[in-house]
Amino acid sequence: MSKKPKPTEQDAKSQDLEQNREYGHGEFLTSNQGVRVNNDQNSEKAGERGPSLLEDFLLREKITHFDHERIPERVVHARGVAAHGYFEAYDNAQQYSRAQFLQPGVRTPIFTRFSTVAGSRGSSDMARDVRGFAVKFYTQEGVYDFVGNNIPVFFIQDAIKFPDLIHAVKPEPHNEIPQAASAHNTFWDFISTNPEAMHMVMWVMSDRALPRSLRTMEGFNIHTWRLIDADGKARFVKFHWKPKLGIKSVMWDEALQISGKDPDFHRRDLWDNIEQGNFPEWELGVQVVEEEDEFKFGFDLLDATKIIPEELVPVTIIGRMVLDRNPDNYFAETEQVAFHPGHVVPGIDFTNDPLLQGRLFSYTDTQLTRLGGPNFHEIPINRSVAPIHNNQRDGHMRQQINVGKTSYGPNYLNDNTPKQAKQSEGGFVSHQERVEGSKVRARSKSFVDHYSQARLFWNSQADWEKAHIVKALRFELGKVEDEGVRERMLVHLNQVAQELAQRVAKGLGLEVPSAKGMQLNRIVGADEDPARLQSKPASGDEGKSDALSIEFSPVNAQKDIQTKQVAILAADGADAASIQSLKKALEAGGATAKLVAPHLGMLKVQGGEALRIDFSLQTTASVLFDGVYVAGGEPSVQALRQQPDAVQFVNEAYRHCKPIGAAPAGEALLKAAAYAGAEDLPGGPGVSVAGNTDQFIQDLTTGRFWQRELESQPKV
Ligand code: HDD
Repeated sequence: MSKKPKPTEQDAKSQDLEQNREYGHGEFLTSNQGVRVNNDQNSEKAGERGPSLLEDFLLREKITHFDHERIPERVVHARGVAAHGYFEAYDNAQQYSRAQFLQPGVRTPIFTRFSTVAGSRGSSDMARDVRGFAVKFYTQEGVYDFVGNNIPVFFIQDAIKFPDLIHAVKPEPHNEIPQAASAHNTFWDFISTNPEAMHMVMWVMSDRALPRSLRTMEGFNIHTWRLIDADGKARFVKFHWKPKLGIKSVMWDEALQISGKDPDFHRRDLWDNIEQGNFPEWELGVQVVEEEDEFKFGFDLLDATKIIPEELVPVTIIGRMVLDRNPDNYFAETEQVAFHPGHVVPGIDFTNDPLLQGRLFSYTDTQLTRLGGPNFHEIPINRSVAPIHNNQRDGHMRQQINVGKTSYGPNYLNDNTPKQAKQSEGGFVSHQERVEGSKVRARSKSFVDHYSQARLFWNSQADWEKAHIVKALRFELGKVEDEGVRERMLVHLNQVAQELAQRVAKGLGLEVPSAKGMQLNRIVGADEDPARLQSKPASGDEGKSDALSIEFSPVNAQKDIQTKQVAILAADGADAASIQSLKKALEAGGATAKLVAPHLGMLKVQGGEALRIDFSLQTTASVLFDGVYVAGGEPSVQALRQQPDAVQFVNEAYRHCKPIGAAPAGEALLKAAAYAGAEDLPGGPGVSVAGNTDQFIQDLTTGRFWQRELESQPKV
């Protein structure tokens, strides 16, 4: 509805956007020149059955505009979704940074865009992929962009390799296959010749690459940055976003199915939750390293393929972000928003990470093509709320009308304004770092350890997480057509952990080959023995880090059922009481229950008024829910047993290790859903029967019952 909303509390950015919002409700239709249109359904013709006339300016304008509606999609991160919100600083960030938005209690409007990386704009949300996590802070000192991902490391160490990485992962150029998938020859060919990618590959093969929701993933700014305090002292920093709802992911089999059932799964989830007032929230954390400690780790802080284990440097929480408003218009806001890691404000500065250095060039450059020229900062969603005054002029689609005859500085005619600001007046002064060296095109030796942190990641995973990584690699490498590429990957995996390589090899029907004679590292060149490319562990490194595991992460310490979705399966004749008492209990804990039945419309129930059905069995599936409950009532359960879709619903929920509950009569459907490997249905952990709703809710709080997968399926 395009009706003007009631004035609500609007932050500075929302007020700024108001000048560009257009509400057509109740207005006359006009041309782009403001002329009221009398007939928009017929073109002007020479006679009713004659040719259309060139003079029909309304026809021409409408079609011309339509012909030019599309702009190039982002070369990476094309598929995305975004929301407005705010960032609020706690009272402890000022000790590290002078940035105005990090001072105690300051609230800053933000716009956050999440994305997948490899797929086109129309691809599925559920591809196995890294998720982009980009936040635009509209601070009083200008725009600050956090342009990160949901994985704390990157595939490559130097930006010059980015086009190669992306060419390898994108659909292959001869036939443009496959879409939004890394499971193909060229991607794994690239990885197998670039061992620096091994750490990131471990993350991407884990369930981190399959978030249950964008609301349940972490965010990282990857590179080491600098924070500068009020005295000008610089410290190294890594940024983390920690989701209030914890880290949650789905299984690969679910992801595949969701891609068909609801390719907009993540978008819809974010949109619906914000509309319902379930505002997603993250806390911002920092790992701070004093400059004098730069070399105390066994890895290089400038190497974007490395994390700082949280056991070595704990994360200090310094603020929170809440997303509380959906955009008004997808194209105007989510598509036209332009992020740039080089958009910094006083108090934040760069390091010499060679990946970051190259990014500082790429992001403005890409907008010139994507958004059509140098004035993209004037597009409302990109516009700073801090005033802009400078001598830059003209260019395509210039909006600002610069008044006066001077467009240069210094000048005499305009009192030498706009004038430079001293640091005390808010002027940005770059951190002074002493740099010396010869010009070289080389990689630092401190960057050559490619396996230690991949192994740290593997060693930190729970058994079920390891099984998922093995399965993912079997799937991905199984799709690779070239056996040589598979073998090379096995050699790399063997450097990470022999157990990992053996388990993957088994699925591929291969032996782990010897590394001898294989040109594994095309970058380091002569030094081809991967065993030599290792660093000593940093002091305090225990070879394991809980924060790397979904199972053990401290972010998941708090468990509840907030915003979880439960499907209640029922057919006509269901017992009203069993449905309503569960619904009430779920809603009290902040979860949602949806009634799923063989048909849409109203459900006839015993002991109450007919209930509105949310989904028919044809329009939904258990993969879209966090838990499944079978309502009571003999006739309902008998009818469901006849429905293969209902049996499959339970069957899949079991296979995906989700909580399943049933009212007493509902157990019959659970029995019907048992399959080889699921003999304990209707029993076993995470399966509550006899209408024990308290147990069902407890199980929903736990989330998943991975033992089921480990015990009921052949070991991988
Ligand atoms: Fe990038 C977009 C994150 C390395 C070049 N990148 C883009 C977006 C995110 C990231 C979240 C989407 C922003 C949005 O929602 O509009 N990129 C990263 C991270 C990286 C990274 C976390 C490594 C730490 N990127 C990277 C390199 C280069 C680029 C090394 C080039 C040398 N990235 C781009 C780009 C994009 C982009 C081509 C495409 C669309 C855009 O910038 O605006 O410039």
